[in-house]
Amino acid sequence: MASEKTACILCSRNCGLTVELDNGKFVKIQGDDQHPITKGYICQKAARLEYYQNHDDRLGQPLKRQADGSFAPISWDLALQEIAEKLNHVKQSYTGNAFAFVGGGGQGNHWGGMYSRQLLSAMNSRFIYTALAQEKTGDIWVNGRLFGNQTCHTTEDIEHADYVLFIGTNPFQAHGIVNSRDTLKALQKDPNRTMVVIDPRVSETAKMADIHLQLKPSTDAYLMLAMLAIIVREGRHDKGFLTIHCTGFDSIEKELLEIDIEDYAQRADVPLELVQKVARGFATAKNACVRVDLGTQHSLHTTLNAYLEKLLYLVTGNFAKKGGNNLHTSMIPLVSHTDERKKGIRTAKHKMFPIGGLYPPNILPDEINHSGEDRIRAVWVDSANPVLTYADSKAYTTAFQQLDLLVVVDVAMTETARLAHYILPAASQYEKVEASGFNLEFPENLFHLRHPLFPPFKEALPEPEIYTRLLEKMGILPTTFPVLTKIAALEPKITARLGYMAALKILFSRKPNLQKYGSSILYRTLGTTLPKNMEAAAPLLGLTLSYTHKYYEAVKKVVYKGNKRTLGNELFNAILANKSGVIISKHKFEDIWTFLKTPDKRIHLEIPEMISELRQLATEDLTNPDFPFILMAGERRSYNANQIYRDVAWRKTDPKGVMRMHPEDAQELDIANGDEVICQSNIGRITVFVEIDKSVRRKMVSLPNGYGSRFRNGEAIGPQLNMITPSSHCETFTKTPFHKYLPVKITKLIET
Ligand SMILES: Nc1nc2c(c(=O)[nH]1)N[C@H]1C(S)=C(S)[C@@H](COP(=O)(O)OP(=O)(O)OC[C@H]3O[C@@H](n4cnc5c(=O)[nH]c(N)nc54)[C@H](O)[C@@H]3O)O[C@H]1N2
Ligand SMILES: Nc1nc2c(c(=O)[nH]1)N[C@H]1C(S)=C(S)[C@@H](COP(=O)(O)OP(=O)(O)OC[C@H]3O[C@@H](n4cnc5c(=O)[nH]c(N)nc54)[C@H](O)[C@@H]3O)O[C@H]1N2
Ligand code: SF4
Ligand SMILES: [Mo]
Repeated sequence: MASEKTACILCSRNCGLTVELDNGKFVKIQGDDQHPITKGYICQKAARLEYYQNHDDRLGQPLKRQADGSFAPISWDLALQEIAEKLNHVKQSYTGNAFAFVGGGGQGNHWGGMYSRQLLSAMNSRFIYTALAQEKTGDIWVNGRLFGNQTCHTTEDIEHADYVLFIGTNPFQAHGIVNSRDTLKALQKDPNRTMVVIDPRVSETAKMADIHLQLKPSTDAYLMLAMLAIIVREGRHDKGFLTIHCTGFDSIEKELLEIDIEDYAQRADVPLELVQKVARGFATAKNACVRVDLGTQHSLHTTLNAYLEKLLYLVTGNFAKKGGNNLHTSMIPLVSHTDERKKGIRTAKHKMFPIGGLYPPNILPDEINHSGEDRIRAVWVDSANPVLTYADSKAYTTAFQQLDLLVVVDVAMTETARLAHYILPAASQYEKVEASGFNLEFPENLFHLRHPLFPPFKEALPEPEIYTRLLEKMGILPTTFPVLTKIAALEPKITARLGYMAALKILFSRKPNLQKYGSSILYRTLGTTLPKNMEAAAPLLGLTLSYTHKYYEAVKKVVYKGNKRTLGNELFNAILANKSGVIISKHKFEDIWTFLKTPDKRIHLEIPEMISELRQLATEDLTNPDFPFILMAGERRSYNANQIYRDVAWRKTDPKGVMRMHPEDAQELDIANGDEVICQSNIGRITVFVEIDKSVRRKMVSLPNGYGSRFRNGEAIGPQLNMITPSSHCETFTKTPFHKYLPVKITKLIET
């Protein structure tokens, strides 16, 4: 039995794991005490990772759709040859804009993205549609305006905060913060620290809170504005911080002074005294921070919510300090910066611009169905299951059936794969070099490069190999780079690979076009000098070089050897050698001001688009008598983890994915615990089982995320939420779906 180090791939925390393996299986899974951040912490979901690694839906060979709709095995060579020809045809006949890439990494597998992004370059396309662009683009856009660049992302130092606002997030179940349950317990136990939860449900986190504001769904903007108005009216804002670091506070102040605090608290249905108490407590705390997630992002006013949440910590000066909200560094860039005013970046049908470089999944079916010549004709899906996970499953299914080419790269036979022309089997995240880009820590940041634990399942291949071979077949990349390979092999580690890097630089200056394919070139050349099965780690060298170049002093604090030319290579070696992950930088709080990207290094508080939006709130009316309930379509519970587990046997509780409903609502509709009901939106209906539960507000019901997969091609088990979420039910500006605010009608299912 072998003991190995790896990480959990089920949520953005990627907790370090110590695992015991036997005969291709996980036999024991525990927290890894050596992991520098998680230090042995895990939750119950990781213990059952064997259900991800080995199950009956794993894909073991490339498959091609036949004329009769069935799938037949095809060799890798032929599959990639045929796909390469089809892609080249699309590119030549209709320009690269006819191609879209979907997905590119889930909760733990971003390393493949280093390679798959090259395919977009090869296709001359900029259309990448990802899950991030159905939740976080409002936040990303606001960051761009406040901090000068959409890559500026903030994190929250909850462990050191005296006052924490959790708005629209349930970290007890969903995690998203460091060692969540331990962190929450420490906060709860300390009488000098205050934990506030803003959530329409008495969530597991709300149960632990000092104060719970159980607002009406989607009224966060009112509540946050009321809080901000109280702070400013009572003069509790941080005038020193605002003067030194921010511009535009005057216009914000003017708006806030106009707010009818009492009316806004009432709209949120929260007692005014409680709103005042929280506003005052937050503003006067020594260190305070805010943590948000889908409760504010998948609900109405998503972008405005992001703005107001950030104003809370900025106006009170809880930024760039211990226990506050802070900008941080990152190793793998998950988003880029895109200015929506730039020409030539909009989609054909919706004229939608990217945010953070990403396009929103809610518009993709329309971009495919579009009648214009400039429609999307070929789609490549990698590590995503859009037919189940993106809004409007029927729209996705119909649109994908129209495509000239649909290729799916996945570890499992998914609902999306079943529609593909070609299915390419990927090695699982425990069968290849992997890493996630969720290293969002400050002041100490971490990077964890995971080593393969098992050989690939049957004929499955790691994404680095799939994409590199495809680029070679497309004629984009030469199959060999003899000079580079030779220099790489000549160089022992002590020369810091300086010769190799110089040769690479020369190659790129001679052939600038090849720079876009740097990952595959490093893989094919430098990779040959790395330990067996670690070849695909080669592009890490590019990342460590650029990271050390940007944050030299902070890296030097943790990787002691090395000067400006060699430190990047030292960091590369340190990451490669340490299977539990390594701290890559130790920053000072002052560094945060250097991460700001505004030309004047000040925070630009005034965002005209947001100010005009907040003015419209006063007249909003949301009553909808036809659909009297608000469905929270996607609650995180003990046994769901997006679509990562397909075998329902992994769920220890809640196998059916019940709908929570308030006892008084159930009584009114004559519904008993366990009854089957119809949940109907304006585009469709699903049947679900009710669990009577007073944790939800009245007229609100809640269903879990991540159910409804058809394991072994059988019946869907649990709610297929996106059968009832219309593509158009989203914010006009970002196209972020309102999954937390779906008006529905509930009726008891009468057996006939
Ligand atoms: N167990 C588990 N953990 C997961 C996942 C999973 O599938 N399962 N998925 C991962 C992913 S991809 C993500 S993005 C995160 C999401 O993590 P979270 O956003 O924390 O999880 P959710 O349960 O979707 O929503 C959080 C809370 O928002 C509340 N809420 C609903 N409507 C509103 C509203 O209008 N206002 C406010 N203030 N709150 C509201 C809900 O009651 C819920 O308690 O979780 C990650 N972690
Ligand atoms: N109604 C509703 N819809 C939602 C949500 C909601 O709350 N409500 N939540 C949304 C959110 S926040 C998110 S993040 C998305 C998540 O939606 P997706 O990103 O589509 O789903 P994931 O479950 O993360 O992963 C998708 C696929 O990755 C595959 N996979 C796993 N490992 C690998 C690998 O190593 N290589 C490859 N190539 N594939 C792999 C899995 O088999 C799975 O099919 O869902 C969204 N959809
Ligand atoms: S699901 Fe998230 S919190 Fe739980 S063990 Fe995995 S990474 Fe850690
Ligand atoms: Mo997510």
